[in-house]
This record gives sequence, C-alpha cells and structure tokens, in this order.
Amino acid sequence: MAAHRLTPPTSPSFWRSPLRGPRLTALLGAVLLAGITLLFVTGLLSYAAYNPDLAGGVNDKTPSKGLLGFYLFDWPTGPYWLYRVTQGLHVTVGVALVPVLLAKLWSVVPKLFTLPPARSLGHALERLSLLLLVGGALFEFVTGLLNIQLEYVFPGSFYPLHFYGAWVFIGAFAAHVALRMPRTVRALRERTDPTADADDTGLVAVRPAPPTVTRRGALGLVGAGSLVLLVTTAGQSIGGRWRRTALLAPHGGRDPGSGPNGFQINKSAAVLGVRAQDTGEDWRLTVEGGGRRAVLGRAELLALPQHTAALPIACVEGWSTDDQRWSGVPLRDLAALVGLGDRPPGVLVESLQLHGAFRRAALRDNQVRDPRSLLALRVGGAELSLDHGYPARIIVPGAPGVLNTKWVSRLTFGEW
Ligand SMILES: Nc1nc2c(c(=O)[nH]1)N[C@H]1C(S)=C(S)[C@@H](COP(=O)(O)O)O[C@H]1N2
Ligand SMILES: [Mo]
Repeated sequence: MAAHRLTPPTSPSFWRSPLRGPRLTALLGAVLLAGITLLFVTGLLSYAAYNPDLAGGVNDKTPSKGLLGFYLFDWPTGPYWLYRVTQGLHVTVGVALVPVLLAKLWSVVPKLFTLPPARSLGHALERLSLLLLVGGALFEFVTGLLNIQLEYVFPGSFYPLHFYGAWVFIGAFAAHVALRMPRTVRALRERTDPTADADDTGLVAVRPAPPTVTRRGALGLVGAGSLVLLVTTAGQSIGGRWRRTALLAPHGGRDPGSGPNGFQINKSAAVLGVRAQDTGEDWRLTVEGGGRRAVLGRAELLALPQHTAALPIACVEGWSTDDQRWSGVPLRDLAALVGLGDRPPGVLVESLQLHGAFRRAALRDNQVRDPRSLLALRVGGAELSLDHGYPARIIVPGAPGVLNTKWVSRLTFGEW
C-alpha cells in the first residue's frame, strides 16, 4: 500500500476510478456540446441586445471589438419578453451545466498529467488547444457566476472579459468537437467500454479500484445536481409562483415589499447617489434634438397623453420581474416635442444619479419608435417609487434591463 501512495499523478496507475472511460466522457461531452452551443448563441444575442455599436461606447466599452462585432444586428422590440427568455436561458442553463462541466473535467483529468508533455509537434499543439479549452471554459463560467452573484464585481469590464473569453473558448471548443466527434460517436454507440488493453483513449484506469457507485449512478448524481440548480435558479426569470423556488437567485429572490412598486430592486437610489433635492419639485426633464430643446416638469409630462404598456424588466443577471403595468409618455411623442415626430432617431438617455456605472444608455431608432417604449411616470396605477426611478424612468419592450434607465434627467435624440 505504501508504494501506491508514492505513485505520482503522472503515472497511469495513480488514477484508479473504474468510472473513467470513453463512454462516460462521451456522454458528458454530448450534453456539453448541446448546452454550450446554447450558451454561445444566447450569449451573442445578449451582446447584440446591448446596442453595443451605438453612441461610440455608451452602452459597451469593449475596446476594438472589430471583426468580432461582425454579426451584430438591430435588436427588435418584439416579442416584448424576448430578452427575458434569451437571457433567462443563458443564465439558467449556464448554472445548471456547472456539475456537468466539473464531471467532464474530472473524467479526463488524468490526461492533464500525461508524460511526456509533448510527443510531437501535433501533440503539443493539441495540448495547447486543450489548455485554451479548459482555461476558457473555467474563465467563462467563473466570470459569469461572479457577475450574477456579486452584482457587477467588475463594473464595465465584465463585458469585454466575458466577450473576448467567449471567442477564445468557442474557437478551442469548435476545434475540440471536430477532433473528438468520431471517437465520441463511437463511444456512444458501443454498449460497453473497451477493456483497458484495448483502450485507445487512455481514460480507462489500468489498475481500477473496486467500484463504489455504478456509472449510471454517477451520471444520476450529476443529473440530480444539475436539476437542483435548474429548479433553484429558473424561478427568478420564469417569475410568478415559481419565484419562490428561486432559492439560489441572489437578487430575484429578495423581498421587494408589496403594492404596485413591490418588485425587484437591484440598485437603490441611496446606493447610487440620488439626492432628494434632485428628484423633488425642481426636477426637470430636458429633451433635445434636431437643434431644438424642451424642458418639462413632472406635471407637464403628466398632462401629455399617457400610454400604458405591460412589460417586464429582464436583467443580464438572469432575473426578471413579472410584467408590470407602466404608464407615461411614449418616447416617440417626446421626440415629436422637438420636431422629430415623423421618423424619430435613437436617443441618448442620461440619469441624474451621481455614482454607479449605468448613468447613460443609448436606445436605437426602432426602440424609440415602438409605441410601448415609455418615459414611465407611474407603475401599476401608482407613482413610481424612488427606488424604481421616480420622477421618471425608461421602459423599452424586449430590451435588457440596463437600458431601462431610472431617474432620467435628459433625453438627446439623434443618430447615435
Ligand atoms: N439610473 C440607473 N438606471 C438603471 C440602473 C442604474 O444603475 N442606474 N440599473 C439598470 C439595470 S442593470 C437594471 S436590470 C434595471 C433594473 O434595476 P433595478 O432593479 O435596480 O431597478 O434598471 C436599470 N436602470
Ligand atoms: Mo441589470
């Protein structure tokens, strides 16, 4: 026995679990192939939804995204729950895949220690790509999880990190899938693993320990772990009665109080430096564009025709409010006040808050033109509460929550 303890991890006989083998790795790999593809697509959608190309980096500060921005398109305003679904999927599936990712890494960890480090140039390149693959996966999952758990630990810089990381990771991932697909398909077709002698993958233990759990049992444990994460996360975006199952949701599960303003608050007025004197009687909205300017108080805004739209706020963190009945002045009506009523352009929205990352946001012309896009003054039939953006906040259908600027002080219409 003493001799076994001295076996280094670089020796094949160090790794003794009888569970490892091409079939386990292939099954986990197939789940990850489907899941990570979904994460990549919903991630790209999320990025496009930010209007990252507008206003020279108001919404997105990613330096020189260059070619990587090639696929960007104008994010639509309908269906009004669009971002709620795409981002809810991104975050929920990402969280639920964590046990699968860990199990997959565990299933191939002996390969990390294989000696010699490189048998040939081809082998060296392959191992380098695996470094990008594993490093990229860990990086994307860790930055994503930190962002949803810790309320933007990296204000502004999360997006470039997660964005560039995604492209590096997906490149290595595509190469890995292409290289391993034939062997994976074969492993999935075979009913039993080859014996260690015939093992061409180096995954099967040469000196297996007695089994403590069957392979099916181990997969069941991973699946159960994913299911628990799924059920305790999904409620924050599905909402309604499911919200109560969102035990893991850091923000969506918090008690927001009751009444018309009783829904999630991520950042309060106090935290962001919204001063009482700036939201009181003296508050004015400045509307600019087309060389004209209008300045309105809250009573004047309330005297304009009011429209109502039932819309959720869906945050990049994956949580979402239920639909709320917002009412206020359509953005296109405000554009008309400065003579841009026919085909209104986009708008730059500014908040009166003193601190925090999201003091400005740029909306595209299609968002301004949608009659459900409002400068909201009321919600659920009541005044907006201070924490929900009193005296006035933006609400736009289908868009990420971050574009729904609170405590608006200025709207500048123009081709952003
Ligand atoms: N002025 C201002 N508006 C803002 C924010 C902010 O930090 N400042 N946060 C945005 C984000 S990220 C979201 S998801 C929505 C909802 O945030 P809340 O829950 O803090 O109201 O408001 C948006 N509007
Ligand atoms: Mo958000």
